[in-house]
Formats: sequence, C-alpha cells, structure tokens
Amino acid sequence: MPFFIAIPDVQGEISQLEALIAKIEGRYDLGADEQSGDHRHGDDDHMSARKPKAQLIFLGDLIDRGEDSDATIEYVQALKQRWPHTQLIWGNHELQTLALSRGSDERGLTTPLRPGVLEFLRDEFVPWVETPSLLFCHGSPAADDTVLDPRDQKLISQIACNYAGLTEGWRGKFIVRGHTAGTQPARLGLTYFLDCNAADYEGTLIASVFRDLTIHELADGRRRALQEPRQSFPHEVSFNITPPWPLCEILVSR
Ligand SMILES: [Mn+2]
Repeated sequence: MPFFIAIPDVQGEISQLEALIAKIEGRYDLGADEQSGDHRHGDDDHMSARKPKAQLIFLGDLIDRGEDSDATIEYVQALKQRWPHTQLIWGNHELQTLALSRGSDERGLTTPLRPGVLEFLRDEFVPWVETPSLLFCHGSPAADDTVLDPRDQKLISQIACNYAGLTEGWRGKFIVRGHTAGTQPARLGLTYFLDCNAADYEGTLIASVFRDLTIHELADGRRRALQEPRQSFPHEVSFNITPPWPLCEILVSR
C-alpha cells in the first residue's frame, strides 16, 4: 500500500465520519492491491485505477461521547465489508466495553449496544498496526516495551491507555496515535498525536495520510527512519508537509 490513512478517535461522531469517508473515497482507492486480483468495482475500475491506493486505519475509540455510537459501529461494520483491508485498532473505550461485558467493575460506559457489537469489538479489532517505518496505535507503548506481543493482554490495555507515551518514536518507527486530544494534530519528536476532539463543539474529525519511509540500520544495530536533519521541532504540524516526513496530507470532516 503506498498510503495509510489514519482516523483517530471518532467518539460516535457519525455525521463527521460519513463526510470524512466521502472525501477520502473521492481521492483514494481503499481496495486491495492489484496483485491480489481483487476487483469489486466493475465499471468504476478505470476510475479507481487513477486514484492512489490507500489502507484505512482507525486508531481506536470509535464509540462513546458523541452523536451516535450505535450508528457509528453500524457504519464502520459496513465500511469494513466494503473495504476489507480497513484496520480497526482497540481504544480504551472498546476495551472498557469488552471488560464490562465480562463483568468487570469498571464504570463509565454510556452507550447501549446492539446484538453482535461485542463480537465485532472483540474479533475485528487489533491492538496496533506496524509497517516498516510506522506504528499505528491508540496510545503508545512504553520505552522498555522492546517486543510488542499481541497475546499480552496487559500490554494491549497499556498501549490503549497510555496518554503520554514516547515522543521519540518506537524502535526507530514513527508512532501515529490517538487518545490524547489537542486543538490541532501535533507532532512531538517522532510521534504524531492526531485526536482533535471530534465530539467537542470546536473539535474536528480528521484523517491523516501517511506513507512508509525507508528505515536505516545504524552502526549500533538500532534502526531509524530516514528523515530530515533535526531542526527545532514545532509542536504543531503545518498543513504543508515537506518530504521526507511520512505525513502527506490531512483531510478534515468540517
Ligand atoms: Mn482513548
């Protein structure tokens, strides 16, 4: 996939999500790579061939707080049918919902759920998505998490809840994350914070388009993504991104 499109915390904001997906589908082909022989568009094939290929990645917290969590889940289920390569990452709200369903004492769930939603949250989500130079997750691993084991339940819930996290990336990769909201998308070091508080009056749902960069193996065995020489790091990402940073463009729902 040439591009990865990360959508942070939707928080039940179905109207914004629909508007954002319409924009994305107008510009990117979210289908499979051509090698897979996956052609679902019939007459649209010649149109989609002109659009760059991209994979959608939701960074967690699809539900709670906003307009309609039930409708959001229903919409994302249909989206996953339409674009099966879409990846869904657990946020703390999905994990909390699953924990409540197992009789946990945790409180705070505000959303009634349709039948089948718990199974969807349990079976169709992943704890993180790794590419050669990017780590997509809801929160962040810790610096001493040298191995990300997808069977490690404690690690999974820590990564979904870590609000501070690493700003120097993780083992040479850029971290692309949600969970911690700001008024604009921000980059701190090698970590992108994308949550712009979609469920708040002045917030916005955004989608950020990333590409993989080449990873350099350093003499001491560490790995680092190819990047520009260190300048003073701005805390807010400009909407005009200069290569070779991995962030290519930002789409806004409203
Ligand atoms: Mn969160």
